[in-house]
Amino acid sequence: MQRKPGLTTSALVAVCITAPLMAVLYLADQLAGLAFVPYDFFDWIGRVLPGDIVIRAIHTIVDVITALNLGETSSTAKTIETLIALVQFFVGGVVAGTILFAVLRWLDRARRTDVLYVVGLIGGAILGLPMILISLHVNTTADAPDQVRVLWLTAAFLVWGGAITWAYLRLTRMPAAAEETVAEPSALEAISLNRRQFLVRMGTATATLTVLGAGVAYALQWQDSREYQQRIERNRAAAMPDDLPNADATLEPAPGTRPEYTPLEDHYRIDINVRPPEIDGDSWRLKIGGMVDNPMEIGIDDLRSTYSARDQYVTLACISNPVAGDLTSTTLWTGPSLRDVLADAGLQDGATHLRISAEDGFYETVALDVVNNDERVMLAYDWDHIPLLTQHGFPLRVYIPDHYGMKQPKWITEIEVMDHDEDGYWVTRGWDKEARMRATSVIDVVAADMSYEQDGQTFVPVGGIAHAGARGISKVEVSVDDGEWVEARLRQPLSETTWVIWRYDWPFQAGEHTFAVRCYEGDGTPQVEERHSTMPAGATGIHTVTRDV
Ligand SMILES: Nc1nc2c(c(=O)[nH]1)N[C@H]1C(S)=C(S)[C@@H](COP(=O)(O)O)O[C@H]1N2
Ligand SMILES: [Mo]
Repeated sequence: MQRKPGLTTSALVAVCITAPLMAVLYLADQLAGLAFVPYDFFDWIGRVLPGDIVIRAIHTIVDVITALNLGETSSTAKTIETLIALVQFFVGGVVAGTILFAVLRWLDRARRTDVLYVVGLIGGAILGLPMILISLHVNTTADAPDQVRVLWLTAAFLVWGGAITWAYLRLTRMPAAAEETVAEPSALEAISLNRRQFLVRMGTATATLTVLGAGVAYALQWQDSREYQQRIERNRAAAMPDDLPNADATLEPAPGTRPEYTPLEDHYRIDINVRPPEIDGDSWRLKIGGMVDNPMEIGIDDLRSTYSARDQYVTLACISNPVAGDLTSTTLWTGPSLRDVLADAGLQDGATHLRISAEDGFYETVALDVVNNDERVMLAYDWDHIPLLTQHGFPLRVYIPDHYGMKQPKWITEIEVMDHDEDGYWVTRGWDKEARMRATSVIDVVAADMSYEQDGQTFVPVGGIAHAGARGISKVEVSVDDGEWVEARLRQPLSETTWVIWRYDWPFQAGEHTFAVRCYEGDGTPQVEERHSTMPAGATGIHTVTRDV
């Protein structure tokens, strides 16, 4: 009788071989742009899973971040997604390795020792092939040529299968002498001791490889992002921001109100990628085709020099933003009106819609009527007067006023002119087709520590924002402890498409109080007061804050 390694040992071996595989893949990605498959696999899962499951998962992540106060929602969500991607691939690799181990043992028992290595390599191929196909399909960050990536990934997964086979053979063929005298219990012990020694040695070696590989890769990535940050700062210094258009606004925000103009690095980021697509600005071309007389392919420099640009201050919001959530930000968008560019392509009779597609497979449609009747519908290449950051859509994105972010692709590559409407990426997954921004108002601060006296009365500044897409805000009202609604003062906004800062100086009364806010759109339409979650058409409801002052 030969004692074969059990489940624990098999799983341990799979752990020891899968961890360094991941570290080496990560390192190769950082060193040579060879694609990191665990992220690709995660992105792919997110694209193929049924929409309601994905939406529920995103909803849960946002809820958990909010409930546990884990910080800024969108960056924390990306961190969580990254961790899930890593764990998912690791667990998958360990399960696959354990299964491979079982197959090897079964073949061994059937005395097919001649095929063990072949089967091990096949096991590696079975795990690797789908990963390679998925990576080729969804990866948008690798810069190595496809053939090189395929070769590299094939080799890596074959080595994974080979290494598991090698470990299997080492474990089962250990001290040959002991196996011959297997009847003696002490000999059995010798085997397991040697096995243990082997496992410890293998564990140490693979752990070292994992930590070294991942550590070096992490350092490279850190250096990359630091250089990127420095480049942004240099760019920004050169751009010299103009005076804000509401520089003469008279109302000062209540101290503690969020910045009216979001610092670029604080702008929320939401998209379907663990890592944002990296597009080479020099070779990138925007294609305009479909029902046009002159199909176009235009590079970013030509786009900049051919068309006159407009500046638009924009508050963007994600349809997943809960009432008073942080998935909304304001910055300055620059680029040509989309209708000016389309005019050069020559729209054919019967054209009604555009399908705008992006590097990551994201897409949306917009009606030509909207584009032609609103010069603010634009192709944007700058934010904050510097080229779009990678995560915000470099080199080009589209702006469609009054709609949530899901209608506005980043990293756009193609515009197809069509004679019919189509549902966009998130619409096919269950979000509202129109995705028109809801009117919403938020209390940012009850500035009890900034109270002041006037005519013998103490006042506490209360303030925040109100926003209704491109429809403007005509009035904001505050109610304390369910009392009557009192009108707040409004600050002149940066533009008609940004949020409006409001302020209410509350006559102070000690104790615990509940503050509520509501707003009215430009034409007087009141915001929806009824509470509704973000799904499917954006959150509604009154924001309240309770403070002991
Ligand atoms: N190509 C692409 N564009 C996209 C998305 C995406 O996943 N891929 N997400 C959309 C969503 S849901 C939002 S809310 C906005 C967010 O833009 P931001 O990350 O620059 O703030 O981008 C939109 N454009
Ligand atoms: Mo979004």
